[in-house]
Amino acid sequence: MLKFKFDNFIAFIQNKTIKILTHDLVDIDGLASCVTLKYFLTQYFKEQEISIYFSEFAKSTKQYIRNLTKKFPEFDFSFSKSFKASGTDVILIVDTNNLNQIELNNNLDLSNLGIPLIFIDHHYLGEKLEKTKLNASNLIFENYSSTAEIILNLFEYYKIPLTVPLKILIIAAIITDSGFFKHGNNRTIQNVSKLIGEDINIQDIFFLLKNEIDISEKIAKIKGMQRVKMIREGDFLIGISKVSSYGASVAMKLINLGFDVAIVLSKEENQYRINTRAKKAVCINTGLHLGKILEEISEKYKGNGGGHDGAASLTSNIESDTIITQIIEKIKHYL
Ligand SMILES: [Mn+2]
Repeated sequence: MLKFKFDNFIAFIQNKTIKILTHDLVDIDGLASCVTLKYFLTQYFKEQEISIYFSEFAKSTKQYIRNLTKKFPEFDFSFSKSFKASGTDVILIVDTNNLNQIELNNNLDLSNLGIPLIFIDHHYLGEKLEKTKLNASNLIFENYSSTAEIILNLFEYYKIPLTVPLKILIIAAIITDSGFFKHGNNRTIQNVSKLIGEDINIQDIFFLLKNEIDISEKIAKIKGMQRVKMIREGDFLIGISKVSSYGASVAMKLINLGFDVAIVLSKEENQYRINTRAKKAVCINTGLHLGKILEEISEKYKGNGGGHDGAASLTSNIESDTIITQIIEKIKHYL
């Protein structure tokens, strides 16, 4: 099945000029997936033109690139900061299932370019793809902890050897996207185990991932904890808070503090963002899927929402209290 999908994908993009794109505020999985995919395709096709376009990196990704470049000064991180549609035959959209998460320098609408889009991703998909012309060559596997593992499978199936920095990139993507294995499954660990050998020390990877936390993030976390409201539903605790930024890290902190589900509102320039998190065990035991809930709600309010069972977000222009009340109601159905 996997082999069939991969062969289909390879056949579709053969002899085409390929652009690789990912979501804005590129995280380590986005970075690793694009860079390793480009390497794979360059090795496999030899003579095809393949390039990566990145918009803005997340802070932690920038730090990680600096660390990795110090260790491997020769490593090729080349990418383009300006996206040109002309001459492109196919666009590979990596670690993203929503075109709205892609920031193009010239405000192009990807769905109207007449260029085929192929999604390579591990996020919950919902019905979104139907609107963007479902392509049989998509590689979407929701049960993977990271997109980088899908790319790793490509290397394995077509027997292309990985270099040490590429292995390190994939391991780092798996570790960060699985929340240091917390959201992972057996395959997550098996994949890391396959990649680790005498040439790679896991402690070196942890060291590369070390990230100085900014004072503004620390303040957001502390304020988020001060403002939290608690709702008890049976034996479950839901925490609701508000911060001006770092909503995702604040939601994570609430879970670490002991909440089963966390909902954090932050107001961005001209819209609201709601970040939600839930404990993995709660999702498994109750069937709670925050990504599905936020997608449903976002459709009703013309917002953008989705994600995983235990981590999802929503952006919208609508008054947020109404939306939060509805999210809580829907969550309570499961608890
Ligand atoms: Mn990812």
